[in-house]
Amino acid sequence: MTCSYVSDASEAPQRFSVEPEVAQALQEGRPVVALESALITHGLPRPLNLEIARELEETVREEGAIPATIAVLEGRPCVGLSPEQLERLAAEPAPVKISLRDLPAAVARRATGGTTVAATMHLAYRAGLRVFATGGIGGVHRGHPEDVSADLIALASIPMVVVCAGAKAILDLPRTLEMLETLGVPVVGYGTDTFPAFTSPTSGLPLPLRADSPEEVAAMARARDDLGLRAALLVTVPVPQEAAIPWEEAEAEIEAAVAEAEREGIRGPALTPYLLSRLAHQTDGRSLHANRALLLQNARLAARIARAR
Ligand code: PSU
Ligand code: MN
Repeated sequence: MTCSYVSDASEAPQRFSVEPEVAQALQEGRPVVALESALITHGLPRPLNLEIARELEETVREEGAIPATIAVLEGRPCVGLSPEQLERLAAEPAPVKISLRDLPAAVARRATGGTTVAATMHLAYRAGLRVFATGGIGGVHRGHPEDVSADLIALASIPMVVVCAGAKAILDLPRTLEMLETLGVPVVGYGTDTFPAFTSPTSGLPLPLRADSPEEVAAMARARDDLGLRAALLVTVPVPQEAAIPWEEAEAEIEAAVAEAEREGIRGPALTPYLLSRLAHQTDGRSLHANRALLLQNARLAARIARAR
């Protein structure tokens, strides 16, 4: 896999709209945390999507950082949304799922949509943000090793700190981890020695790196910058125990959802949203409860890391 994709922050973002509060925080060097929006438009059902989007922003504030939810509204990349914009995005009848390859067309055609981890990282980095919180990153799909999320390419080439609960459990986790290694992305277990599996605390796959404080993560990010390396630092945090779904149980549900998607012929960008909603249905909402808990926890940690940087 080649990684020609490079994000250059030195080019002044011309057509960006940066929320005034975010712009001011950046100017004053205060901590800012980027949040993605594909999970609002495609990952979570309404009205829970808006509720969680708001909670994520509040959580970042509680920890003394400024939240910047990133999306494309009528063709304009927005870094930070007003409460009204957030509300409109969450209620948008036919939002576009915008990954890296979709950004040019989305802007040119004045589309409105949620940005994936990859597209969010690109816009966030260009606006000067360095810390980002999400749920589970994309990766290599089960049974479809040719379907590799652009999230991995973004992680390989955009030097941010990305806080997540591992890769989404619907993916081929061993292959995803291998790919991250190939791409030179350090994967750090936060308070754990194994790779978390989104709604389950562990996949059982060992991780070579561990950190137990925001300061340790910040020190690694500074070292990465000093070394001139371009890959993101991927901080993976296990879902809180009280909301977790045991891995064996999750595995069985995922196998069923993946088989169902196969039967229905669902592929490409539609696959991840399909699997997530199918799982929510199968688990009677427990996967949603876990998704919310892990998102909030990740936002909290990201804010602490942003403060420690
Ligand atoms: N994490 C969640 N819910 C989501 C996603 C992540 O808890 O909906 C989204 C992210 O935006 C991620 C995307 O970038 O799914 C990956 O999609 P794909 O596999 O098509 O690249
Ligand atoms: Mn894909």
